[in-house]
Amino acid sequence: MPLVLTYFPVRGRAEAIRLMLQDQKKEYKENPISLEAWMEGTVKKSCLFGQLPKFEDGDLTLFQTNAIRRYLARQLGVYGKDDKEAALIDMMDESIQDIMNNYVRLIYMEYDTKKESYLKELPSTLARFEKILACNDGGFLVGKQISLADYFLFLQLLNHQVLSPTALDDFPKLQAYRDKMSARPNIKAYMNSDAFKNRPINGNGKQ
Ligand code: 6SG
Repeated sequence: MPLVLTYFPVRGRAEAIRLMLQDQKKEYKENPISLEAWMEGTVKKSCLFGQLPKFEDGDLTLFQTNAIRRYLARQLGVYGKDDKEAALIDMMDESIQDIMNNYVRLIYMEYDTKKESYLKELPSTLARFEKILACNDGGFLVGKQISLADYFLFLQLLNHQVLSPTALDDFPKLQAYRDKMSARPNIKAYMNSDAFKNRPINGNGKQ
């Protein structure tokens, strides 16, 4: 039975799922829901919490992006080598979720009024992850192997470089980390694909 990701035809919250599946070469089917189809209401009514993404793996149907990400991370072995590393990965992931929540608020609610102050604040947030990467010689956020948090941070770096092309200029570790993630063969291939290149970052045309 194929894995099926149902979401809007945007990066949005689902892109951290896509990056992980692509990098781990896990076949899955995209089921894109257009804005028109969503506004019609039937799909929304079928969603447990009235929201997307939805992820199906055989008889398991999941909603909530981070539940889907953690399920897949356990399945794919990208959730640390033990409970301690998994807890540290969760800690990193929650902080990256804070970044994403602030970004989503800017994009959908405050873009025209708050972009400048957002970008003024951004370096203090990125500096924390620059330091984390500097302190972990394993090359990833936690331990010696890639984890679900790395795919999530990588997505934030990609999105924020579009928001502000100079966002990473003062952070050599983040630049090297971005380059290392981009050079992973399956991620490189995915980022070269039309599916990735043609998918808007957000659903309101702002980026
Ligand atoms: C939107 O809220 O993409 N899912 C979204 N929006 C439609 O009726 N905690 C969970 C999770 O992490 C939050 C899910 C989130 O899974 S994400 C959803 O279902 C609703 O609530 C952001 C996103 N927006 C892009 C977008 C364009 C067209 C459809 C979605 C316009 C904006 C939102 C709906 C229509 Fe839209």
